[in-house]
Amino acid sequence: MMFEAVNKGQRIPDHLIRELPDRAPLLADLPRLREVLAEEGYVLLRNVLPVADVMAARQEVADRLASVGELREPAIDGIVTGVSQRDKVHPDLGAFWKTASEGEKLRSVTHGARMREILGAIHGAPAVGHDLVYLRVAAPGRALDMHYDYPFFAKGTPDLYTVWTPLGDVPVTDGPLFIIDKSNTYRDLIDDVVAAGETASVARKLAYNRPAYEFAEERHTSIMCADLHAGDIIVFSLFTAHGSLDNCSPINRARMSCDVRYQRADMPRDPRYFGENPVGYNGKGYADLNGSKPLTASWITN
Ligand SMILES: O=C(O)CCC(=O)C(=O)O
Repeated sequence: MMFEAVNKGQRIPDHLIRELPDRAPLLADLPRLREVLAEEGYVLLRNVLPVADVMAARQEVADRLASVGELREPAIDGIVTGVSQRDKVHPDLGAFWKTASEGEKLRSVTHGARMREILGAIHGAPAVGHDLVYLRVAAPGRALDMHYDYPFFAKGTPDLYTVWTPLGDVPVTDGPLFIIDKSNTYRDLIDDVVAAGETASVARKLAYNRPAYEFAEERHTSIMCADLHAGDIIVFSLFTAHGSLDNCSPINRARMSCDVRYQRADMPRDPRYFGENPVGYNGKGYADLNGSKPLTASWITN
């Protein structure tokens, strides 16, 4: 399968890109699912969430953005207007983003029974999701540089998985998540991210702003991605390098997704990510997330 995947403005050469395999059948063989996740560092699970719930969450988020003029009606289509009233109507951008991120419909996807069931099965014990969710609405042109999640979430338990959920269909052209195959075996980089986890000031530098396709070529590996649909999730470890492709939607559609970290409920919790007003990595809560910026702002790095 060939993908029109773009990273840093360049089409990724076909030999550097591969389709994420669907591991959903392994939900019937949990020991094998855990083995694959441990070995490869990531799994795509297709069609495992109730599609109607995911689409209801998309509608809820889209309506919030339409209310500040950023999406045109029907908002569910996700087409950006190119203008924004967000900072005029909501001078406290963090408060606005918190309400968008904590909508009831979105919560019932990110923290609902099915999500907890799947993540509990993966962890082999009851699992709990961070209260702080990273809702991402990436306008055309936006992307996120390659990075590892470990430095950002290292203070509770490292036994934690990121769950990346497309809110609606996200074809490769709309800039979904990409994963660097084998990146969970790169000892040199992993030693760096572990050190960065201990020195918060270095952590932000751990986004690699060079093109991911150059990195993949050099390491003789592949960039993994897929056309994603409502109902799919991608689960990956803190030691799996990932980022997002450029959103090159030919119809000016924003890419909507949400990422949340799940851990065993009985393991130590990083208090920054739990509670009514989680302060997050830098202490500024939702105001610190890329999503809190109006859709018209640029958003290229971590
Ligand atoms: O959605 C994106 O653009 C990147 C997501 C990400 O970095 C994550 O889920 O940890």
